[in-house]
Amino acid sequence: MAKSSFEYVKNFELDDTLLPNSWIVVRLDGKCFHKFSDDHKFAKPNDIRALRLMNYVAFSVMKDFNEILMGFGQSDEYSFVFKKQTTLYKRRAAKLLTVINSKFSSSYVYYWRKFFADEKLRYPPTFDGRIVLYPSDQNLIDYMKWRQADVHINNLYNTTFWTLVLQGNLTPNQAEKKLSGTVSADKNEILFKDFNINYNNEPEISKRGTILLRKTVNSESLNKNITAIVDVHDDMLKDNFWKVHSSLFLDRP
Ligand code: DGT
Ligand code: MG
Ligand code: MG
Ligand code: MG
Ligand code: MG
Repeated sequence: MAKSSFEYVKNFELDDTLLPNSWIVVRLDGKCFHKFSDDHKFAKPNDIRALRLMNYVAFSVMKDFNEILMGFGQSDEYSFVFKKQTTLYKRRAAKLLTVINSKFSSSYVYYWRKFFADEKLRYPPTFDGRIVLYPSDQNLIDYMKWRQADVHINNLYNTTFWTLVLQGNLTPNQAEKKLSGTVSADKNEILFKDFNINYNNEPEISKRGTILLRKTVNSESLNKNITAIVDVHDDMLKDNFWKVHSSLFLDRP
């Protein structure tokens, strides 16, 4: 068929193929979730329903996209790591980012009621997204460590802050002042001495976020090996985690 005279506009589409042989990380983050969490009465500092919904949504994304090797979620964000050699959508950045974000966002709405039976979704949530490429395995490991260290810093702060406000009857302003300039040890001590809370006993999901991994397990009922997506709350800052999961890095060209 002859080309129409309009077809030249196709040439305005720019190539956005991602570099080969590098880790593709897609990170999504809820837009204005300080407000969204207030509007939907999220428990402070951690609402287990919200965390479980995020995990379930990420799980359903990974179920749909086999090329995603692992996921990591905390607060209102999720990171997805693709197989290093993936050729999904010919590694086109916009395709990858938009389909993942779209699937995630619509699933968040679709599964909302499963986790928030008593809380009506008041308006459609929005997630932003970005793609970052990491050339070396160590860069990827450090990325994951960075995100998990972030959970620890924020959660210790938030746990202490909300304990001071909700149990210590301080105003948010007073709590902020009390915590300004404190280090981790100080916060642990405030929690322990004044409120008899041992931070180490806080739920793993809040302290460490959630790692989603594919694991081959033997199904007795099916009498064969199947690949399952499992959620763990392991410490990625410890090198042992990366030793145990060294098979993540077997995907070579
Ligand atoms: P952004 O991402 O720049 O559009 O702005 P935000 O407001 O989404 O800020 P961000 O992503 O840095 O921080 C996440 C916010 O979500 C933070 O204000 C606390 C809130 N949030 C996330 N999970 C929970 C939860 O389980 N409970 C409560 N109360 N708040 C949560
Ligand atoms: Mg932000
Ligand atoms: Mg956000
Ligand atoms: Mg965030
Ligand atoms: Mg189409």
